[in-house]
Amino acid sequence: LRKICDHEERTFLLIKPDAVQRGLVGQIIKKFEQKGFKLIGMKFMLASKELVKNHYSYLSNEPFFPGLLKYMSSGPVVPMVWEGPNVVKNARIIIGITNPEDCIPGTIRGDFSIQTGPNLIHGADGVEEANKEMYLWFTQKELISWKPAITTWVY
Ligand code: RTP
Repeated sequence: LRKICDHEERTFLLIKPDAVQRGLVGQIIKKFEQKGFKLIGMKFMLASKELVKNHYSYLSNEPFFPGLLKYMSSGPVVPMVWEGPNVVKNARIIIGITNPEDCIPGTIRGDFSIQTGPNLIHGADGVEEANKEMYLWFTQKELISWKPAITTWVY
């Protein structure tokens, strides 16, 4: 059994507009809850093109960038911060790789998507990126550190 640490790893996840449109928000959140990760921050919002531009700045020279901005600002999204051991890497595994055609069943993209563009959810690529991204989408006050009330043997 592992002890609960005060400073557990955190990741930034973003449920994209296609997942909201398709009514998959609950199913996606469930994956991270049932795994045992802890929800630290979440909101429902429209992302401006400016915010999406900042978030995906490393892709600004890609031919699909204008389409990506349009898609990501086309409807509400659900930014979230989750906490737990190796949550950055684990969340990427739960999400599945970028191209859904090569995604194994059981992953979010493997089960629910067939295209590279609208692929339901973003997950930060590393601890540093996660930290940068969470403060692009959230203020410090919007992230809640909390401890389980009774059990100490589940995270
Ligand atoms: P994400 O950042 O959203 O978790 O996705 P990722 O790491 O798996 O993939 P990345 O290469 O960072 O691409 C970011 C998002 O851009 C869109 N995309 N479209 N049309 C295309 O060829 C193409 N390639 C990427 C996807 O929405 C992808 O998730």
